Amino acid sequence: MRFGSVKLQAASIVVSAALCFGSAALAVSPFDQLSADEHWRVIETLGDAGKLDGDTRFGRLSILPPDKSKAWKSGARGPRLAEIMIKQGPKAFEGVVNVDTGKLVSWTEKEGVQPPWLVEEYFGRIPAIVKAHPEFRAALARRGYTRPEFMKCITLPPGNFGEERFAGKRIGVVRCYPDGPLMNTFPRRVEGLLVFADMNTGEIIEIDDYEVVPAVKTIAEYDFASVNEGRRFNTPLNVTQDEGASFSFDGNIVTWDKWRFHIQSDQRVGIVISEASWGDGDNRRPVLYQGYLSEISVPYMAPYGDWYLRNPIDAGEYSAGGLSDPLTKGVHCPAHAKFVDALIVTDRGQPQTKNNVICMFERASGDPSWLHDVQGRQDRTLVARMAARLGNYDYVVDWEFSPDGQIKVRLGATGVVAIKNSVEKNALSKSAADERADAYGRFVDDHVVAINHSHYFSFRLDLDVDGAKNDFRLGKLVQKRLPESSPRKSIWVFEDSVLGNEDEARLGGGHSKPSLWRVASAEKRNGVGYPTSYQIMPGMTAPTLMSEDDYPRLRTGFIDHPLWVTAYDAKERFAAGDYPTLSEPGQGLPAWSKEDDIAATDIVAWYTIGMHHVVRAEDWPVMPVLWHDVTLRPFDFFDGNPAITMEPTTP
Ligand SMILES: [Cu+2]
Repeated sequence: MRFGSVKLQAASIVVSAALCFGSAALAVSPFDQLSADEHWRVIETLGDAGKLDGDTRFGRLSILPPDKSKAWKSGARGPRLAEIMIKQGPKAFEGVVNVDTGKLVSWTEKEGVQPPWLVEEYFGRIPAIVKAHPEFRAALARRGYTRPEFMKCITLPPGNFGEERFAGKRIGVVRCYPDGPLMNTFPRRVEGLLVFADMNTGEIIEIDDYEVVPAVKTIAEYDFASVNEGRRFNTPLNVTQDEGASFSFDGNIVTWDKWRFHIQSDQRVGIVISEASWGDGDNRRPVLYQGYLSEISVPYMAPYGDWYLRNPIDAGEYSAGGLSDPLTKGVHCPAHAKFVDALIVTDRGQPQTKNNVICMFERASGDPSWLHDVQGRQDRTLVARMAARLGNYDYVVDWEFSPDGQIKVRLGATGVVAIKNSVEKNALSKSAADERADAYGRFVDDHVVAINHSHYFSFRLDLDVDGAKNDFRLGKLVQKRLPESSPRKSIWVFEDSVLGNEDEARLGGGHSKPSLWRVASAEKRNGVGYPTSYQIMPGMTAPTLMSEDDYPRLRTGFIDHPLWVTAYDAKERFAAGDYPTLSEPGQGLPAWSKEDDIAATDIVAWYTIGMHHVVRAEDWPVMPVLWHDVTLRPFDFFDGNPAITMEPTTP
């Protein structure tokens, strides 16, 4: 969730192309984000059509994904269309503009939904109103804060718990912390005090004062000057590519080894990989039509009045300002990385360049790609990376392409864990209360408890294995009893079947049910006669422990199953729905996954990386990156190991 310090980007308006490597490139692909020129053309069209006024705020202004019926074909693919999502006072509208002709194609009022949280809503007028409120000032004073003007306050959407009094309102909750010189302000947060406000009217609905926890004295800085103890390695370790990178760009189309794909950063979801294909002589074989992180959900597990409502749906709720943040060499990416910029829309509709939101680099891990005896090859991969800072947490997303045909999607969680201040000092403190201070978390510092929570990351994986006509194949490993005469009593056998409809294709895994998930061509077979396919190889998943009537679960139904397979529908793009801000239950995947046929047709897989987080001391004051992944692995796609033809490296 974005709280603590959301960055406000300076409104720098650019006139060059949206995304560029070195020089400004013209749109060469239908997937290319709008250029600044195109962006302004859309604004002009909306203005001419009378759709803009002083209250207009933009939740989205972006290229609409191209018509998939023309997938995998080069050349023109119809007009470039822009999609617009705006807030106008309490109303929400959606529109489509034909960028080429400057015509408004559609304009619809969306009832019963809330557009994404705006940048101006975090720190805008509501915190100022709250800080001036006598009741709030008195509550601060009870905690020893006598100068509200030196408090920083932030307003966030609290989710939705079906409470009648909030129905239909754009509700924000305000939390505060004292301003000051510290980098890690999280332990300084004012505990047990929050304010509900109506964002549209500015009305303060409720001030909740739960408990007075004295200001915590802990210093938990993590910059080098604060922690330097003279520790250093004996020698430097530098990775260099003196002859330059071995990947190249044509606009935003990347070619590396046998791989080719389009890459760009979307305001809402960050890195989007499109039309990833494998080169086989002159032929290009489709693998992944499109892949991206479609939604994030992080429900916290404490019942306190100011904690139960921490259940951000981060991508959909907090992508104003852009989900992916600028990356730097030496922190996010290695020295030999190359960077990609993005163009986002500001609250007020201007195009804004956000630099270096994707980095790309080749990685030599030192691991073998394959070996036998004295024969073998060192592995070398191509990484496309983004990082999103969402308040206290930072997430790193890697798309890693391999010469053996594999694409690994990696998710790294790092940053500062969310903490609650407590009157009790530590795990040895005697508690006078009914419940210990660490009943819903664990102490990480004096008077500081990190609250239990889970993280879910849903990846939309529109695989097109050798074309769009695919099957989903569920392979089960089942026990086979052998005849009495056999010295061996049982073995396992592999039983593979094509699933018929969406209803059958909501899958879990686990140690007790070994299975193989594959997206397979319904038409092509490999050299030994099997359908060509890509396996979706799961990593960490986290079965939800929230009850079926719990709102944070109902609003993010995608977490109910690690894998969903749906029939392709251009409108189904974000796992918790288009409008997760303050959303009603049932949006997204649960609404879409019904009875549609998924055999021998265009299908989309939705895979969720999940982790429950019981915080340990080592996660404080900043957490070592915890990586989890899901791998797209060729399975009978080739006729043998495609990496054996790699040239040996000379040490
Ligand atoms: Cu965590």
